[in-house]
Amino acid sequence: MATGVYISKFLAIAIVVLTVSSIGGIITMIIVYENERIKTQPTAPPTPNSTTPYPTGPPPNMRLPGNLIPESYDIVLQPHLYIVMNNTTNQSLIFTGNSTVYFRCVENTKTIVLHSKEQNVTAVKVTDLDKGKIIKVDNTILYSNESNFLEIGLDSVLVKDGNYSLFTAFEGELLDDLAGFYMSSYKKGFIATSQMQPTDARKVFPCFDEPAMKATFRVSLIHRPGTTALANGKIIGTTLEDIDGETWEVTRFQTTKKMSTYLLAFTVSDFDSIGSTHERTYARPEAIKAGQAKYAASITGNILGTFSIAAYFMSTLDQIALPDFSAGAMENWGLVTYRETALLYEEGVSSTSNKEWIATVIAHELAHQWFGNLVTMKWWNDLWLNEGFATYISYMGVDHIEPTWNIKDLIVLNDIQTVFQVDSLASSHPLSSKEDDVQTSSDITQLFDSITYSKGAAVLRMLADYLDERVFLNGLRKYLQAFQYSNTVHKDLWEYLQEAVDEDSSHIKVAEVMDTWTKQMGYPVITINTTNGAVSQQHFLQNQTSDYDFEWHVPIRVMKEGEPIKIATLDKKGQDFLSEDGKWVLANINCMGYFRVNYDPTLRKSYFLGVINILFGWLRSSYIMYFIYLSRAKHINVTLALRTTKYLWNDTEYIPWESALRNLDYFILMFDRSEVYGPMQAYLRKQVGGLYQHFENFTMFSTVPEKHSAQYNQINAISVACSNDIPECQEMAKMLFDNWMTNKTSNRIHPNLKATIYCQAIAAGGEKEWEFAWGKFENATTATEKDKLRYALSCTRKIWLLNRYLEYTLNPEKIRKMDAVSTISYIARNVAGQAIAWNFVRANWNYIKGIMSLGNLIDGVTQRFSTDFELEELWQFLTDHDVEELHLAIRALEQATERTEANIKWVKENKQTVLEWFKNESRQEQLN
Ligand SMILES: *[C@@H]1O[C@H](CO)[C@@H](O)[C@H](O)[C@H]1NC(C)=O
Ligand SMILES: *[C@@H]1O[C@H](CO)[C@@H](O)[C@H](O)[C@H]1NC(C)=O
Ligand SMILES: *[C@@H]1O[C@H](CO)[C@@H](O)[C@H](O)[C@H]1NC(C)=O
Ligand SMILES: *[C@@H]1O[C@H](CO)[C@@H](O)[C@H](O)[C@H]1NC(C)=O
Ligand SMILES: *[C@@H]1O[C@H](CO)[C@@H](O)[C@H](O)[C@H]1NC(C)=O
Ligand SMILES: CC(=O)N[C@H]1CO[C@H](CO)[C@@H](O)[C@@H]1O
Ligand SMILES: [Zn+2]
Repeated sequence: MATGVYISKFLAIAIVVLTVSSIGGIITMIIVYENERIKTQPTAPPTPNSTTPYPTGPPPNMRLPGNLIPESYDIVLQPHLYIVMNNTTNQSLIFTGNSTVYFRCVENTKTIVLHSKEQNVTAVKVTDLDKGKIIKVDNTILYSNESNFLEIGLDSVLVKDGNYSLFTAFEGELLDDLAGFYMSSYKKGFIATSQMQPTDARKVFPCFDEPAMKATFRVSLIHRPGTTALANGKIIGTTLEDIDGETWEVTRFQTTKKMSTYLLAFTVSDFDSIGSTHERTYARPEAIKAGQAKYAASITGNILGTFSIAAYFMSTLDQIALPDFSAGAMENWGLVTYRETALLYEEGVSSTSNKEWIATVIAHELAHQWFGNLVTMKWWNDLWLNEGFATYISYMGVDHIEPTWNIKDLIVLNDIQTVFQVDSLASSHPLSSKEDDVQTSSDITQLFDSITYSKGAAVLRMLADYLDERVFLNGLRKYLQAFQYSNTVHKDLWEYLQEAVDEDSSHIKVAEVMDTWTKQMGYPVITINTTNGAVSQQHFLQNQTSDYDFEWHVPIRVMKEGEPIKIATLDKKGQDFLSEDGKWVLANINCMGYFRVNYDPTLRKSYFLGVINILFGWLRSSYIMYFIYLSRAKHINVTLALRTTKYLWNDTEYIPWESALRNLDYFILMFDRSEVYGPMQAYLRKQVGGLYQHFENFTMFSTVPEKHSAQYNQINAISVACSNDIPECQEMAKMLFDNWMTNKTSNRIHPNLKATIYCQAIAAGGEKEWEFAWGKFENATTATEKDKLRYALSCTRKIWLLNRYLEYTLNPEKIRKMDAVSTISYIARNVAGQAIAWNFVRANWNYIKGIMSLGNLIDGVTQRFSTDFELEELWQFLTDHDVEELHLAIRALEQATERTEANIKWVKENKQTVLEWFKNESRQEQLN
């Protein structure tokens, strides 16, 4: 699955949108994180503060017994939904169906245990296939706890090596809950569609719903005549049939390859499509007519080609853009589902960053066709294998089709830098969890986080670089070959990579190296003494010194004056690997490693000021981001870090600017409610003036800089200039927006700049601008345009408008459910909206907790928390609610608490210094 981690160019926050499964029934048990503190390999987060309400007791076992192994399913599903509503028809939201699962018994048993959730099972029949006779069912129990077990007690024993089948008939509801088989709507049309990952296939039909229970699936969909039904396989026939006095269309699909249940997908719609017989892209008819699927259709084949280190195994590859979709996209084998913004691009309406996002998500999902679909993790604790690979490999796919974008450089900004923050908290967790620690659906859901995606990608990238990409790919080829249609644990991957390493007669011990990265949380900061060459490592924590005795096996790319770049390794606490020779040394070239580098304090200043001029933008940026970030954890002082931004006034490169801005963003969040902000804005005005002018002609004449990264830096120039009150910028934004409001055709807003210009104009404007944008939002037919407006509406400074906008997030007719969390987070991001967003979340908690992705919501509304009062409010919130109620948000609340504590401390220690520094720098502005 691709999360909606959309590092948008107009807003440096990441919104992760995940499935919210509405947990039916009573949750009777909650998993306990053990608070063990094993020195070298902690498997659980360290002890939370005692204010965190952890339940006690042993973890229940919620795994299938494994005594019955499914081989194939025959599934019939009939959504009764009208896809096109006639005025007189009452909509029907039920689906009915039946399924026969053929399975083998590997251990005698008198009960069949499988999964079923939120559906009525109306018939059950068990057959002994070897004897050809029916086995009597004594009783069936559907558990109301998070196990979702359907237990079928039998009259006689199923015997080892026997073959059996289980028939079930069932009824369920097509809700707008974005999970399982669900209903989505647009204008007058309706769609029946699905999202199974991680554990909602059981909501569609009773099944052995664990990733290792692979089987083949033969599917028939019965749907309203004239509508289009899609599933994982190729369509092998459609017929019209009379069922209960009505005419229905029956579509039959080719039996799938052996696959996991979470990869199934079904859609019924009146969508149109473009493409070839084998690769089709589906979307709303208007979107297809407007050409919005063309870009996606044009790149899919090429991306698929890039990944063919093994052949593509399904008979078709359909992609479909859905108006309501909880994640960013889902890699269902042969039928990939997307949010509209992740698939539909309209020339002249969508921006360059929309295009990049679409290419990236498609590449991510297609990478999954091998990593995840063909070869699947045995259990969710190794989810990072799926998601880390898809994330890492998507950069290669995009680089192949759009080589001028230099997309591979962006992994550092988009993934590594982002996850560095979470992973420097004491409440972080290791990449690999223990199998037993992941049991319930909510345990599984919480694993879809930035550690899994971005740290997963980062350590694989580091490994590929260490082993050499050629050796790495060679190992992967063997691995995919060996485990096709089956499941793996991470050790299997290390074993096959080791084989490739041995063939190459290298001496790297893959498992030994990787265990230090996957089984320990966090990452090291590497300190280099540039005088004597001593190198040491230390667990990097933002808020405290580490109690763990962690050691990593660190491959470091080093560049020494006058020598070629080479990889050195550090596998102990300290080591001398750079000899003293008075020459400069730089470590972690291209940020290939998942660690930070620090140089000894005495030399740092003169050392870097000497080296900086000979470096490219790329290295400049890593230098900025490391320094500012290191200052947050007190590895270096804050003025030294701020000083690294001083030469930006003369810089027009994207990567240094972007990484400086992302780091300065922390200063904005911490200080935009205090007296530091005035001098800080003055300083930023001074720094950005040149950049703004550099792009001014492009901006005024709606033309586009040629370089991909320059297009992004133009957006930076405008958003920094306007939000720090440079008058020309604000006048420009207002003028362009006014032209739009009054329908003037001159000076149209270029798509790349829309989000920023809309936001700035709405911030500077009042009700008129807001209402105009809201009207445009309601009527927009392009998803990317709608998203830009949805963001911009959060920029107003009028509290009453922000309050109205917050209320809209509770009304799916105004703001779709999938967009509610990110909209609230946008509002909280606005300094005028911070307090009201947090109040709103608390006031509406009872409603919100059932429909929204709580982890991301909590993360979004607490970003700015940095006062004792806010910390108390967080604690109060924890005490006011039951454990059961918070269990999906517990990790996020824990991280929010720790982050708030760190912020309070940091602000106390640095505020005065930062204030003086900015004052001093802005005074110089006046003197100039
Ligand atoms: C539904 O009703 C509207 C207004 O009453 C009418 O314009 C439209 O043609 C009707 N549609 C159908 C399919 O009957
Ligand atoms: C809707 O109404 C039209 C015209 O009355 C009819 O042809 C069509 O079959 C109806 N559709 C459904 C789904 O009932
Ligand atoms: C399953 O449902 C379909 C459609 O209602 C029906 O035709 C079929 O007979 C059912 N299968 C069994 C075994 O009852
Ligand atoms: C399941 O059965 C209950 C009780 O008969 C009924 O109220 C409910 O509507 C049924 N649900 C579905 C989805 O058919
Ligand atoms: C770096 O090495 C020099 C020379 O051995 C030593 O004097 C200095 O204290 C070291 N710096 C640090 C921070 O350990
Ligand atoms: C930050 C912190 O440590 N908060 C609280 C943790 O719990 C203890 C009591 O066990 C409190 O004294 C701390 O204030
Ligand atoms: Zn994914």
